[in-house]
Amino acid sequence: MNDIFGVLPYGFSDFDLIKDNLIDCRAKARLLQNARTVISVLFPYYLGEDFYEAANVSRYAVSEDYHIVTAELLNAAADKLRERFPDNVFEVFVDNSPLPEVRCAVNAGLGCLGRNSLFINKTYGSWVFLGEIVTDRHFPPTGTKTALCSGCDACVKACPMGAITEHGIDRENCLSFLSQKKGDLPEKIREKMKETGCAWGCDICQKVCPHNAGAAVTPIRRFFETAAPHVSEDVDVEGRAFAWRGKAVIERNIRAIKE
Ligand code: B12
Ligand code: SF4
Ligand code: SF4
Repeated sequence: MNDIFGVLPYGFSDFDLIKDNLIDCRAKARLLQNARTVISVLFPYYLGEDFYEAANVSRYAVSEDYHIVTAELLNAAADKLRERFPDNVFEVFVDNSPLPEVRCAVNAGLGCLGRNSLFINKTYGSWVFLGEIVTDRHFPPTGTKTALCSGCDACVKACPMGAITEHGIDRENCLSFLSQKKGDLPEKIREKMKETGCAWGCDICQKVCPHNAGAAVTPIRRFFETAAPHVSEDVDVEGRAFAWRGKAVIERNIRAIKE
C-alpha cells in the first residue's frame, strides 16, 4: 500500500466500530450500505515555529485550504485502489463528513485521543488533518486498542474560554467556533480574540500539549509552498480555509484583533 499513500501515515479499521457514532450531515447519503473498512489517512501540516512568527490566523489556515489539498491526494489514492481492486467501491471523505474522524484514526491505531478532543500522532502530534476512504472491501484492522493522551490537563488550564470540559468541548464557547460565526461578535469575545492575536481558529490547546513538543514538519511540500501566515483585511480568500464563511467574517475578525 505504500505505493498508494506514499509517505502519508495510514491505517485500517472496521466500519462496524463507528457505525453507531456517525455524525448527521448531508454527506451521510454517500456512505456505502455495505461499508466494511475505513482507511484513515493523516495529512501533517506543521511547518516549524519560524513559519508562525508573524501568523495572525490558526496554523491550520496558514497554507492552501486543506479541504482542497487532502481531497486531491485522497482522490488520487482512491483511483489507484479502484484500479487494483476493480470489484470494490472506494468513497472519499474529509472533514465535512458523517465519519467521526478522530475516533476513526484512533481505531486504526494511528495515535491517541487528546483531552482537547483532538487526534494525536506520535511523529506529527495533533498537527494533522484527517481524511478517509470508506470501502466495501475487508482489510485487516491495524489498531487493536483505544489510546488516550497522557492527561496532563495543560490544555484544560490554558484554554482561554474554559471550553474543555469533562464531557468534551463546549463548542459554542470555543474560540475556533466563535471565529467562524457570522454577524456581530460580543465585545468580550472580540477582546478574547485580540488577546490571542488569532483572527481565525485557535491553537492554544495544541500549542501547550506536550505531545506536540518536537513534532515533525509536514512532508507535504504544497503546505510550505502556499504558506501565507499573515492575513490582512484585503486578503484574497479564494483557496483559503476561511473562504467558505465569506470575506466579511475574516475581515471582521482582523479588525477585532487590531482594535
Ligand atoms: C464540528 C467540528 C469542530 C467544532 C467542534 C469541535 C469539537 N471538538 O466538538 C469546532 C468548530 C469547535 C472545531 C474546532 C476545531 N477543529 Co474541528 N471538526 C469538527 C468536525 C467537522 C466534526 C467533529 C464532531 O462533531 N465529532 C463528533 C463528536 C460527537 O465528537 P466529540 O464530541 O469530539 O467526541 C468524539 C471523540 O472525543 C471520540 N471519543 C470520545 N470518547 C472516546 C473514547 C474512545 C476510547 C475513543 C477512541 C474515541 C472517543 O469519539 C467521539 C465521536 O467521534 C471534525 C471532522 C469530523 N468529521 O470528525 C473536525 C475536526 C475534528 N476539526 C479539526 C480541527 C483541525 C479543528 C481545530 C484544531 C481548528 C483550529 N485550529 O481552530 C479546532 C480545535 C478545537 C478543539 N479543541 O476541538 C480536525 C482535527 C484534526 C485532529 N488532529 O484531531 C478535524 C478532524 C477535521 C479534519 N478533517 O482534519 N471543530
Ligand atoms: S481551540 Fe482554543 S478555545 Fe477552543 S478548546 Fe482549544 S484552546 Fe479552547
Ligand atoms: S495537553 Fe495534556 S491533557 Fe491536553 S491533550 Fe495534550 S496531553 Fe492530553
